[in-house]
Amino acid sequence: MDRELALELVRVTEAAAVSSAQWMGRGQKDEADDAATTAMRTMFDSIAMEGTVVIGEGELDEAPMLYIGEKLGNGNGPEVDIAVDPLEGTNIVAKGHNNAMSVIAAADRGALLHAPDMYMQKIAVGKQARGQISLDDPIEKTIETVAKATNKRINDLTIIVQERPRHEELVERIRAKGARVKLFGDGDVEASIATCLPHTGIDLFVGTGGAPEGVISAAAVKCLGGDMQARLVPQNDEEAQRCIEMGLNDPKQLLTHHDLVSSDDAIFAATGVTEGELLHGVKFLGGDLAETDSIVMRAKTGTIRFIKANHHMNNKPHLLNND
Ligand code: VTB
Repeated sequence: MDRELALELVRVTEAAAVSSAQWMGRGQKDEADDAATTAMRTMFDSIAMEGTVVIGEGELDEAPMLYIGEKLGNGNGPEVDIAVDPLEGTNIVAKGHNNAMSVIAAADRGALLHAPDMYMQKIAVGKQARGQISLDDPIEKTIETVAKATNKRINDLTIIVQERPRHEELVERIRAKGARVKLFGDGDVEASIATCLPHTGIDLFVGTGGAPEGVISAAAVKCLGGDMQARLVPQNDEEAQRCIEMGLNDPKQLLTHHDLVSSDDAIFAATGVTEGELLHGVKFLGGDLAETDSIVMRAKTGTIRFIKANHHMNNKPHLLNND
């Protein structure tokens, strides 16, 4: 992959964010998602690459755009796997809550796990605890490991968990061990990334969320030098069969960070849609100006860029979708 690709990809997430932010607070999550997907698809055409969607909006028969297997880019560039979540947090945008983002991960062809859309158990930590965690460890042991690695008292650790009934027992065990829990409503890509950024104060992410989001998070965590592991959680025989079809003979096998993203080079780009801890949301500044806040990073070099941009929406008709 060449380094220009990173900056090209952030232009794609910017477009998707500006488009979907126009749906904030309108209670229409599908429209917000469609706006993000359409803008993203339009922008991809201009990029010099031979991209293949490996994680997208669904299979060809159920998603008209950004379906798994779709070819992206103008064909004059590196062969890459692309994972997209045009709007990570459709419900967040519909309700006007925090932390919705538009996200893309890219890696060398064949390097991203082709995760089906099902649940995935995940764990993520920042670089201090890299190489020391295991999803097979009981949560109590993981907490001790992270406390030691970060040189913090267990009482001072912050563990981020998605607020869902499926996590009630997990949360009780974390509290019983003495650590602090930060519950969030939606958007576990942001939660995974937070473990790698010391200013967030988040030390550990655990819980079960979407598998596509898991692979995208793993690319981001790789760029930030952290560690992640996962395990698919098929809910029925059909889902277990899908895992086998994608080459996992044991659908419940532990997936290491390398299994999730196998190349040393990966790119992650995200633009905030609504206000968040990692990124500001899109701001409409008056006239036709929209301001975006993005992060783009590359695992190979470890460079992290925060990019603030002002866009004239009248010059980009595909960004204006809410007339
Ligand atoms: C997960 C998580 C996502 O939606 O997919 C979640 O990975 C869905 O969980 O980040 P439920 O089925 O319990 O609602 C997000 O939070 C947002 O897309």
